[in-house]
Amino acid sequence: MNRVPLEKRILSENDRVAADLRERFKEHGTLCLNLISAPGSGKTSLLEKTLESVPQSERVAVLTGDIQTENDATRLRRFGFPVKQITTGGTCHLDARMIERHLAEENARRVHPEIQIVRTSCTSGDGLQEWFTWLQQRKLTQTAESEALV
Ligand SMILES: Nc1nc2c(ncn2[C@@H]2O[C@H](COP(=O)(O)OP(=O)(O)OP(=O)(O)O)[C@@H](O)[C@H]2O)c(=O)[nH]1
Ligand SMILES: [Mg+2]
Repeated sequence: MNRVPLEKRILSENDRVAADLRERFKEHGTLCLNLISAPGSGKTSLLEKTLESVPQSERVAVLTGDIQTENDATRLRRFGFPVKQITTGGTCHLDARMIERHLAEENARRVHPEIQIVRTSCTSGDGLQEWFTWLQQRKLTQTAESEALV
C-alpha cells in the first residue's frame, strides 16, 4: 500500500508544534525531559525516586501518557507536584513498521556515539545519585541558556 499524504501532513504539523514547544521551554528556562522506554521497564519508579528527592520549593510537573489507565498519575501525585495524565484511548500513532525499523537500528551508541548513559536501579538505589546530579546539571545549563536569551 502506498503512503497516504495525510500522514505526512500530520507529522509535519507535529514537528511544527514540537518546535514551538521547544522554543517556549527554552525561553522560560524549563528543562523538559522525555522518559521513554519499553512497557514495565521502570519509568514511573525512576520518577517516584526523582520526585522523592526534589524539595517542595522546586517547580516540577509531570505529564504522563497511557493507553488506558490513570495508574501512573495516581502513583506520582502523592509527591505533591502537579501531574497530568494523557490517556490515548487505545490508539498509538506509531505503526508496527516504524517500531520494527527503529528496533533494527535501536543501538543507542551507534545512533548517538556521544550519548551519556546513566545506569540506575530503583530497587538497590545504584546510580540514582548520578542521575540526580545529571538532572541538576541539565537544569543549571537550561537556566543559563534562558538567561543568555534575555
Ligand atoms: N529489579 C528492578 N525492578 C524495577 C526497577 N525499577 C522498577 N522496577 C520494577 O519494575 C516494575 C515496573 O516498574 P514501573 O516503574 O511501573 O515501569 P514503567 O516503565 O513505568 O511501566 P509502564 O508505565 O507500564 O510502561 C515494577 O514492579 C517495579 O517495582 C529496578 O531498577 N530494578
Ligand atoms: Mg509507568
